[in-house]
Amino acid sequence: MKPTHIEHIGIAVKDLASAIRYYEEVLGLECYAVEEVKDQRVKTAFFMVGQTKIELLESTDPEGPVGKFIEKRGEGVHHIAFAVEGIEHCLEEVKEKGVTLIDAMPRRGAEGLDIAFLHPKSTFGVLTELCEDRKQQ
Ligand code: CMX
Repeated sequence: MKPTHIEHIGIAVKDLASAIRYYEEVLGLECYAVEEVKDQRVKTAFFMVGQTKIELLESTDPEGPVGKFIEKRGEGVHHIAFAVEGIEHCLEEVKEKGVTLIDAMPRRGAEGLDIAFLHPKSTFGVLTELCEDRKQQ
């Protein structure tokens, strides 16, 4: 597999509204979408920087993945998402190479992308997401 680019960087924040203000007023980026992903128990906000997005993540449930992350490790970089082509095949390949999958099959994530996570314990401490945009196909 060969990722085409970094699709987004996920950043866990306690308060989405104040984090949006920082990205807009200090960094001068524009928040172009806010979306709740119920399945993941998060509310997200997106900013475009070149061909990469910043995805802010506010937890909607203390027991959800971002709620637990903030409780344990505080706010900060939560995951890196690589854009790939043929996500099912990529998952098979990384599994064969000994990486632990969180998602054996892709599921629907924010912005309608097909996404799957690799476990941070087998990716040198970085929660890694593979994602594919098949909306145009
Ligand atoms: N990055 C690096 N390490 C992480 C991590 C992260 N984002 N989240 C958890 N960990 C580490 C913890 O620190 C902990 O390490 P130690 O055992 O050394 O303390 C270990 O993983 C287990 O953590 P946990 O709090 O017990 O959490 P779980 O095992 O229940 O879940 C994980 C961890 C990664 C499997 C879970 O968070 C998950 O399935 N994540 C994928 C889904 C997700 O993150 N969704 C939110 C984003 C959705 C979106 O982008 O739309």
